[in-house]
Formats: sequence, C-alpha cells, structure tokens
Amino acid sequence: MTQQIHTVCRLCSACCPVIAEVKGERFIRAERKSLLPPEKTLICPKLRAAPDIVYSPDRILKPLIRNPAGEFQEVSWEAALDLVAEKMLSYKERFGAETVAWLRGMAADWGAPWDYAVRLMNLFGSPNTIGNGSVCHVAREMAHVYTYGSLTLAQPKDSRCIVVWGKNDRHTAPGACEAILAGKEQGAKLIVIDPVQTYLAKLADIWLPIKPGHDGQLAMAMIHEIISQGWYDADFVQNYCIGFEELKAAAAKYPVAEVGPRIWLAPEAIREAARLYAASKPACIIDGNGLDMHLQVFQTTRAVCLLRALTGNLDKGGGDFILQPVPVNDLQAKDHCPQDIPPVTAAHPLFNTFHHNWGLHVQSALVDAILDEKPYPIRMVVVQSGNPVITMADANRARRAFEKLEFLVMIDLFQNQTTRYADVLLPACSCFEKTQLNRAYLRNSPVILANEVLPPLGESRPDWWITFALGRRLGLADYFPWQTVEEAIDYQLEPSGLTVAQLRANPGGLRATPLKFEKYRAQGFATPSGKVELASARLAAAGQPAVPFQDGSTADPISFTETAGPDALIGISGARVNRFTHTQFFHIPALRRGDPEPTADLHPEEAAQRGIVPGRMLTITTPRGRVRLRARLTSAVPRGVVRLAWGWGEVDPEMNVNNLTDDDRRDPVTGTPSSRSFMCYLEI
Ligand SMILES: Nc1nc2c(c(=O)[nH]1)N[C@H]1C(S)=C(S)[C@@H](COP(=O)(O)OP(=O)(O)OC[C@H]3O[C@@H](n4cnc5c(=O)[nH]c(N)nc54)[C@H](O)[C@@H]3O)O[C@H]1N2
Ligand SMILES: Nc1nc2c(c(=O)[nH]1)N[C@H]1C(S)=C(S)[C@@H](COP(=O)(O)OP(=O)(O)OC[C@H]3O[C@@H](n4cnc5c(=O)[nH]c(N)nc54)[C@H](O)[C@@H]3O)O[C@H]1N2
Ligand code: SF4
Ligand SMILES: [Mo]
Repeated sequence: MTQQIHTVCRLCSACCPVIAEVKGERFIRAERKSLLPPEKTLICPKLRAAPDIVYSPDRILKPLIRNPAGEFQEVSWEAALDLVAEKMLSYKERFGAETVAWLRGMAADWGAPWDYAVRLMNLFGSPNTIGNGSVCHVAREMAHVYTYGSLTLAQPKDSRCIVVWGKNDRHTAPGACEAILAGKEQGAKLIVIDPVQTYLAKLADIWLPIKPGHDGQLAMAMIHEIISQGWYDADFVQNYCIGFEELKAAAAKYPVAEVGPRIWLAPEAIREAARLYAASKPACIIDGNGLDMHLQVFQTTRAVCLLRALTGNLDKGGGDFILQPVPVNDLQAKDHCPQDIPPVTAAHPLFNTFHHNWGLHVQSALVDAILDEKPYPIRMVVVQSGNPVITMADANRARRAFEKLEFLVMIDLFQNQTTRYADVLLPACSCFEKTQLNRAYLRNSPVILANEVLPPLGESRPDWWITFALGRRLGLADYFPWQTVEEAIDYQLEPSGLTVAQLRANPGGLRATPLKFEKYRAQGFATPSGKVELASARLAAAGQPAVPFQDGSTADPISFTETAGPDALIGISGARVNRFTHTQFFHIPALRRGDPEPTADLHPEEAAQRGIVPGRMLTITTPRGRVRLRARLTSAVPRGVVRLAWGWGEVDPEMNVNNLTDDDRRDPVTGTPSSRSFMCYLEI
C-alpha cells in the first residue's frame, strides 16, 4: 500500500514543501508542490534522487570512534556520547568551556535545530556556537535589518517588475523561480543583474552583465539616477524614511556615465534599468548569494535595500514584503552563558548582535582562534552538518586549523573531506527521517512542518535527538526535558497558539498572524528611529558609514587585485547546479551521471586568445593555491572571467575553488571573506 506524507525537503536550503510516498516501509519518491500546473512544474533532480540519497550505501549507520590505529571503529551511542561529553567537560575544567566550539553548516537548517545547538552550548558555558552565515545570506539579512528592521521577501507573482540580483533560482530555488515565471506570464518586466547569462537572464527584458563584485556601485548609480530624475516615491521618503539628504549626496558621487565603464555596463542600460524599476508599481528585488561573499557585502546589500525604500515598494503586495515572524519561546538560553567571556567573533559586535536569534556567524574567526590562538585557543570543535575544509575560504588554511585541533566531533550522514580529521563521527539521519521546524517557516507565516517520512535508518538519529542526548550527558537534563521532538516543537510554538497536531492536520501550513501588508503605517519599522534608515546613526556611532559608499569609493573588492598582472582573469565561484548542494551528493550515481566532471567556463573568444581548446585541462592559480579543472567554452560567461564549478573539492581537493580564495581580508562589519571573486591565472 502506498502512503502519502506531506513534508518539507531540506536537501538544500530552498525548503520546498513536498509530498513523499512510502510503499510498505520504503520511501519511493517525492514531488514538489508547485503553484504552476504539472506540465510547467520545474523538476528538482535532487528530490528525484531523494530515495537514492536516503538509502545510499555510503550512509553512516552507527557511531564511529577513531581507534589508536587511526581507523574508525563502530561503537554504541552510549560509548560515543559518553566520550564526547567527557571530552567537553574535561576541556571546560582544564581550559574553560569557551575553548570548545560548535560549528554549523547550513544543512541541518537554521530553525529549531540551530536553537537546540545554541541552547546546548550556552548551558554548557561556551559562547562559541558559530554558523556559516558570513558567507551565506546572513550578512545580507543584516543589511535588511539595519535598513528597515527585517528581511524582506519579494512577491514576484504579483509584481509588475521583478529585479533578480545575483540569484539563480532556476537551479537554487525552483519554487521561487516558478513565482518569477508566473509573474512574467502576467506581464511583469524582468531585470536580471548577473555577470553570467543565466536561464532567467535569457528571459529578461534587461540583462545587466555586471563586472563581478561591483554591485555596490551599480546600486548607488541607480539610486542617483532615481533621485536626480525625480523617480522616487517622495511621499514614502518624506513620511517613512530618514537620511534622504545624506543618501542623495553620497549617490551623487556615482553618476551613471562614470560608473558604467568601471563596472562593464553601458550607462544607457543602467539608466533604462533604473527607469523601468522605478516606473513600475509594484516592483520587487530578489537579492541572492551572488551579492554575498564579497568584501563589501554589507554596504552593497544595504545599497540594494535602499532602492526598495526609495521606490516605496516596501511591504506592498507585489513588492518586498516585511516578514511576519512566528511568535515563539526563545530556546537559546542566552542568559545561562557567562557574559564575561567574549566569543571568538568579538571583533564583529554589530554582526553578532543584529538579530535576537541569529547569534554568531563569522565563520573565519574560528580558524583564527584555532591557528593564531586569538582571542584565545579553540581546542575542541563539534561540526554539525558542514564540510568546512572544503567550503571555507582559503581551504589550505582551514585544513591546517582542522589538523591542529585537539579533538573533532562531526555530526553527519556521510563521511566527507572534513571527517578525515574527526575523532568521533555521530550518524545523523536525513531530512526525510525526522520531524523538524525549519527556519523558512519560523521567520515568516505560514508555518509548515517537516514531517518524518520514514524512521531513521540503522542507528542514525535526527539532529534534535543527538543534541538533546548530548545535553543530558553533560548534566543538563532539566534543560532538555523533551522526550520527543513534538514536545520540543509544541513548547517552542506555544506563544503562537500552533501545535504539531494542528500543523499535521493542515499540511499547507497555518498562519500565526493574519497576512498584512503596509504594517509600517500602524507600527513603523523595527529600527531605532522607527523609520527606514537611509542613513543609520547606529552605524555611524559604531564607526561605520551611515550611508553606504558615502566616501565615493571605487575600490575594487576582488581579491588579489593589487598584485594582478595583465594576464589575470576574474575567477568567480559558481555556478550552483540543481543536482548538487555545495559538496553534497557527488557520490549519488543518478546525480553525478549528468555532470561527471567539473569545468572552468570561459568565453570562446577569451579561450581562443589564450589558445585554449574545449576539454583542455587547466591549472588555475592565485597566491593561495591552485585547482585543476577542464575548460568548457560558453558565451554565457563574459570575457575577462573564468567561472569555476563549485563543490567538487569533496570529490578531489585539487578541484576545490576554495584553494584559490582569500581569508586575509574581510568585510569590516560581517567578517565575510571574498569567496566569490578573485584574480587568478590560467596555466595550460
Ligand atoms: N542546487 C543547489 N541549490 C542550492 C544550493 C546548492 O549548493 N545547490 N545552496 C543553497 C544555499 S546555502 C544558498 S546560499 C543558495 C544560493 O543560491 P543563489 O542565491 O541563487 O546563489 P548562486 O547560485 O550561488 O549565485 C547566484 C548568481 O549570482 C551570480 N553572481 C556571481 N557573482 C556575482 C556578482 O558579483 N554580482 C552579481 N550580481 N551576481 C553574481 C552567479 O552567476 C549566479 O547566477 O542556494 C541554495 N540552493
Ligand atoms: N568559494 C565558495 N565558498 C563557498 C560557497 C561558494 O559558492 N563558493 N558557498 C558558501 C555557502 S552559501 C554555504 S551555505 C557554505 C556551505 O558549506 P557547508 O555547510 O560546509 O557545505 P555542505 O557541502 O552543504 O555540507 C553539508 C554537510 O552536512 C551533511 N548533512 C546534510 N544533511 C544533514 C542533516 O540533516 N544533519 C546533519 N548533521 N548533517 C547533514 C552533508 O552530508 C554534508 O557533509 O559554503 C560556502 N562556501
Ligand atoms: S530545490 Fe530540490 S533539493 Fe532543494 S529543497 Fe527544493 S526539492 Fe529539495
Ligand atoms: Mo548558503
């Protein structure tokens, strides 16, 4: 008999609602729920391969401890958890709890599972639970919060003009891509800002193939154009914004005619994009990870946020919706962590505190603390759902840190390049084997529950179970009273009035608060002034520019620019493809088949000039290291750029883009290194 179970896929961070089918005891397939009719629904290959991932012979199904011969040995959960707890307590006693850190990748989700890990570490007494948000979207989220108090969610389906800025939803978020296609079908104009001619760029009314990393100047030039032509929403600016004159003065330093040639765009194209965006009501901006991982990420993404405000599109239907977070009990137990010991990310106080829930995300600070022992040494790390020796900037440096660590615990479904350094490996189960409250459905209504589709395979366990069991081993049983995840979720959701039982009965999701647009009319914005802060006194007081790019800087944010010779190309890290999530799933035959080998993508003219033929093996170098990838020619990539396939370092560290990236320079606010773009050389 076939049973259908509504759940949420978490094989990547898109968090698509899906229907899974179980035949007998076996998970056989899952389908995305789509707003488009079946014939137009976008297929996700990872979801298609979900049963192959769940039943992969490579799954770790028992806890593993490294024996004196250096090999992993299967042990019981009791033995593994006892060892981890004993090590944590021993480091706490000898050197202080802060010398133990918990590093989170994004795969176990940023919702309830993030809260559980933060809770455990705060109660244990270490401030160092650190996520990878400085390279993912959290730096961008901080820019939203500092501008108008909340992340916004673009509403492309009901929009007249959709700006897709550094996002490749066709491959990274099919549901969002479908909403763009639906909006376009109803007549919305589409503007795509991306150095690469993506699927959406091909469909766009205007495609701006920007020089990588230079989006800040583009946003300022568009702001200048919109202000100087009088295209802004004067009423909204007058009533709901502060700092207009400061912004006007800063933007005047970025005239379109001067900015265009610096950022590889025709001034007329910038003008036309600014006009179309400002003239269309409502319009929305979908910002993406193409804006992240740059040295100017904070100022750049803040400049993009200002466009939303100037044009009066904030919190309008078809514009950029201000989230309505779900009221919940705070599980993070922050008050229990000693306040006198600063976290290793202390050099980034604004980023550490910008949101009550996000916590610490300057990932690189962990490597500093291990290698340079600043501000103090980190000796033991628990890595949950991450592969940092591949995914962190300057991979050789990150690897040295993991080599140096005294004790490493990993919580994962599979072995990966980082588990080579692990002393203990705790087997997590997949997203289909657990019930979970994901961040996507905590930060905004409606709440949709991820439901267990099948019980955990072998002795693998859900992340919640592992965290709670470890908490009890650490003597914190009173703080982890929940015997089931349902109890924990019900407790967390209590203030919202929602329960697991209700959510299960309503798989389409339930709202904690009724949907409301233009909330600012009654309650203002969640900023210190209650207004949109075009200029931020809070930033100025902290020694940061009140208005982005107010000094008129035209500095090039691409790594190694100062030392690059005339032969150098801009290396860009990407593209994500819909068969893989970062370093995951390369070992799944059905997914690997479509993409047997990673490539370095070059424009045919660039290749011809350099004597490169398709299929040629290239060595690509920067001052940090090298990778070897095969040349592929495509006019989707501009001249002067080489786009390097992402994630393949898991298959072979020689193919890891992060061998080339730099971690010495970082965004001053968010500690973000430039993992996206760097000057590099090709050797043939
Ligand atoms: N299949 C798949 N899906 C994923 C993931 C995955 O690994 N695989 N990862 C998930 C995660 S954690 C994230 S953060 C999201 C990210 O998903 P997206 O936000 O879509 O990010 P990317 O696909 O990395 O890049 C988006 C676009 O930015 C462009 N870009 C590169 N540099 C620049 C630049 O300097 N300026 C501009 N304007 N554009 C630039 C790239 O060419 C690319 O088309 O995807 C999530 N979904
Ligand atoms: N140069 C460069 N660097 C980048 C990026 C880039 O585009 N270019 N992208 C950046 C971005 S946006 C991100 S988010 C990071 C990603 O960095 P990571 O989070 O380190 O990368 P993943 O490869 O997704 O590693 C996830 C691991 O979690 C495991 N896993 C999957 N599901 C679960 C689960 O439910 N529980 C547990 N415990 N484990 C699970 C997987 O098996 C895998 O080993 O990389 C960043 N680094
Ligand atoms: S895009 Fe695919 S892998 Fe990612 S959550 Fe959606 S269905 Fe799952
Ligand atoms: Mo990410």
